[in-house]
Amino acid sequence: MPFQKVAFITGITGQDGSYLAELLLSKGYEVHGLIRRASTFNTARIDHLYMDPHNPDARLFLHYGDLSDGARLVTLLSEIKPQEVYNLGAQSHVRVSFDEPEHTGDTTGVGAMRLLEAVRLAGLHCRFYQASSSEMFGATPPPQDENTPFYPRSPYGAAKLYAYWVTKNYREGYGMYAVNGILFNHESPRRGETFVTRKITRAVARIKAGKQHELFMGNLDAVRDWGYAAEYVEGMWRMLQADQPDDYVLATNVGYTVKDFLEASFSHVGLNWQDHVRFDERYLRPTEVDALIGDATKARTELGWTPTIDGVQLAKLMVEADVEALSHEGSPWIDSVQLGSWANRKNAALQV
Ligand code: NDP
Ligand code: GDR
Repeated sequence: MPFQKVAFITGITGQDGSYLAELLLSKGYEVHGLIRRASTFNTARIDHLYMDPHNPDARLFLHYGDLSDGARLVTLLSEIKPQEVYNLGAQSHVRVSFDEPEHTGDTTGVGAMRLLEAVRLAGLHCRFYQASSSEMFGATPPPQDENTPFYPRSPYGAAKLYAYWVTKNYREGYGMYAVNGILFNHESPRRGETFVTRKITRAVARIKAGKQHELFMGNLDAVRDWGYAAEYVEGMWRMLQADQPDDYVLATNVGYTVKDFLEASFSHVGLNWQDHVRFDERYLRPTEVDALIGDATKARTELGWTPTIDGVQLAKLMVEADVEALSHEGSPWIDSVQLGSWANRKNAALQV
C-alpha cells in the first residue's frame, strides 16, 4: 500500500480550512480537522467532504477541541501523529478583535503557541504552517513583502504578530520545520458573510432580487489586495513541501479600494452602487489599515506559486455565486457548499 501522508488542520470549518481539506484529500492525504463543539452544526463548508468514519474509504476525520485547550491539543497530536500541521484556526475578524481583544489574543495569538508546544511535547517531527496575515504590516505603506517592517493596527494584527514570532522562534530554537504564510486578503463564495467582499456580493444579489434596498458600510477608501482563497491554499501546501522552512507572502500584487469592489459587484448585475450604499459609523475601526498591496515575488520564484484571479474578477465570481444561491434560498435539499453559499443562514447579518 502506498505511503499516505497525514495532515492536521485547525480552522477546518472556516473558508480556508474547507479549501485546504479539499486540496489535501485530492492529493491522497488522510485529513484530521479540529472542530469546536457548538449547539448548532458548524460544518456546512466541509459537509460535502465528510464520509461516515465506519466507511473503509473515509479519509477525513473530525475531532472536538479548541485552541484555548493546550492539553487537548497534545493528546490529539500524540494520537494522530500528522506529518503536516496547518494552524488556520483563529478569531479572524479585525473589527471584532476590538470588541473581544482578550479572546482574540488568546486564540489567534497564544493559540498558535499552544499548538507549537503541543507538537514539541508530542515529540513529532512534523511540518507546521502558521496562518500569518498582511494585517501585521498595518500602518506600513505598500508594497509589502517579507522584509517590510511590521506595524499592526488592531488586537487581531498584534495577536497574529505574536503567533508569527513564536513560529519563527520554534523554528530557530528547536529546529522545527515551521513556516509563516503571510497572506493578503483572499475571498471566495465561501467567505464569511461579515467580511467586506461577501457582505457586498450577498447584498448585490438580494438588492437585484428586490429583497433588500440599502447596504450600510464603513470606510470605502481602504485599499486591499484581494485574491482567490482556492489558489491561496495551494500556496500554503507548497510552503510545506519546500526543502527549507521559510516565510512567504502570498498576494496578487494588485490593490483595489472598497469602492472599486462595490463598483465591480453592483455593475456586474446592472446596478449603480451609489443608489444603494449608505454610511454607518459602526463599521469603522478605532484604527484603520489604509492600504495593503503585497509583493509575492519570493513565492513566485521559489515556490512557483502564481495567482490568476484579482479583486475585480473575484467580485464577479462571488456575485454570480450569491445570485445563484439566492435563487435556491429555502430549498434545504440544495448542497449549499457546492453552490458556494450560506445564504440560507438567517443570522448572517450580525452587525460587524
Ligand atoms: P474563518 O474565520 O473563515 O475561519 C476561522 C476558523 O477558525 C473556523 O474554522 C473557526 O471555527 C476556527 N476557530 C475560531 N476560534 C477557534 C478556537 N478558539 N479554537 C479552534 N478553532 C477556532 O477564517 P479564514 O478561513 O478566512 O482564515 C483562515 C486563517 O487565515 C485565520 O487564522 C485567519 O486569521 C488567517 N488569515 C486569513 C486571511 C483571509 O483573507 N481570509 C488573510 C490572512 C490570514 P468555527 O467555524 O467553529 O467558528
Ligand atoms: P480585513 O477584512 O479587515 O482586511 O481582514 P474586511 O473584509 O473585514 O475589511 C476590509 C476593509 O473593508 C473596510 N470596510 C468594511 N469591512 C467590513 N467587514 N464591513 C463593512 O461594512 C466595511 N466597510 C468598509 C474595512 O474597514 C477594511 O478596511 C481580513 C480578514 O480575513 C483577516 O483575518 C485577514 O488577516 C486580513 O483580511 C488579511
